[in-house]
Amino acid sequence: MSASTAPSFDSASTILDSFEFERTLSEDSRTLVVYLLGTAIPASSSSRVPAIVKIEKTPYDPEEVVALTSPAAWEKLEVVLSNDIYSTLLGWYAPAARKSADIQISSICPATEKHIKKYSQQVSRIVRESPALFKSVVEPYIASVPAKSVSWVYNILDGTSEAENVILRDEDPESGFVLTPDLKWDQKSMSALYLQVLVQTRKIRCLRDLRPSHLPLLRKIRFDSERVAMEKYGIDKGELRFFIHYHPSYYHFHVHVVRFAVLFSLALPAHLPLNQVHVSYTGFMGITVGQAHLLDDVIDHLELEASLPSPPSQSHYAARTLTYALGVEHPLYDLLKAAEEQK
Ligand code: G7M
Repeated sequence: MSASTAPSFDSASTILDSFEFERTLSEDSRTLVVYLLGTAIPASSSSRVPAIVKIEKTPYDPEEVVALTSPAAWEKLEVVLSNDIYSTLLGWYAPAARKSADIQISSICPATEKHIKKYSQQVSRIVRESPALFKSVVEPYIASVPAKSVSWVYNILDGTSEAENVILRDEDPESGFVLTPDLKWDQKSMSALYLQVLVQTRKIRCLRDLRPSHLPLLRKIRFDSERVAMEKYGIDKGELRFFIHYHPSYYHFHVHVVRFAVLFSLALPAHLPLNQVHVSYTGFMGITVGQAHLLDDVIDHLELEASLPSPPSQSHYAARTLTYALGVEHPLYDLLKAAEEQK
């Protein structure tokens, strides 16, 4: 698409310029993320509309962690406690002590009621979704989701948005996909590497639709993405975790690719033993049991099914009861609850 016809989208800085805070939707003190609700004036409009701003602290770059232990890194230190061999301080960085950005800011504007609910603090409940419940409740729900919710996916697939970031583009309509950095990744912190695979075909809505006929697509995603990520980011085989969310937040099949665990080995001075600096980014939201299905396991299930002497009456992912936790503000929650109560 030529530059003159390409749509332009508001950057988070345009939104911040006019942002008026209303309330905090949620805050996670472990992942250091806060979601704020307010209003802002997008460039294309003259009136205020709902906007969500997400602010999160960035991870440390392996090259900067050593410098951050030097006294020059701190403008101020305050003792929280000291007891025997244990001590905790609060520290304020000296200006320019960190090479990396301090925070990452993302925005959604205009934010819909669905976005506001999604990012609001809420409890979750375990749902056991049988094939019958999928047919009677979930499938109609998926059909009712406005097509607009996946515009951003089509923008990436047709090169209208994020084209400069795309890492791998395979145009095959059945077995092709685009590998691109996830919105959540700052594209700098290698320890927090997070990629998305968006498939070209529009026929697969989610995990439930996967069949043995999709094996060529799934294997290609698994192996080509790993190869390209290894070449581009210099990571080793086995460092990437490929997984699929059920439920996803949008129904165009996609696969998450995150770095599994990182040893800060490359940039470290020899005097620091490796076991002191081992970090593992394994505990963030969205990688939880129930919601995340490992792509390797999905491929294995479908390969087993394909190896049966005759095809089963229902394919594995159509026949299974899937168990997951669902936030009570999720639009599906009330629908599933009502269906259960009618039984
Ligand atoms: O939970 P689910 O499987 O639906 O995850 C969707 C993923 O898509 C999340 O990891 C989001 O961060 C990512 N994502 C969402 N949007 C709106 C965008 C976007 O506009 N660009 C990119 N690159 N990733 C996105």
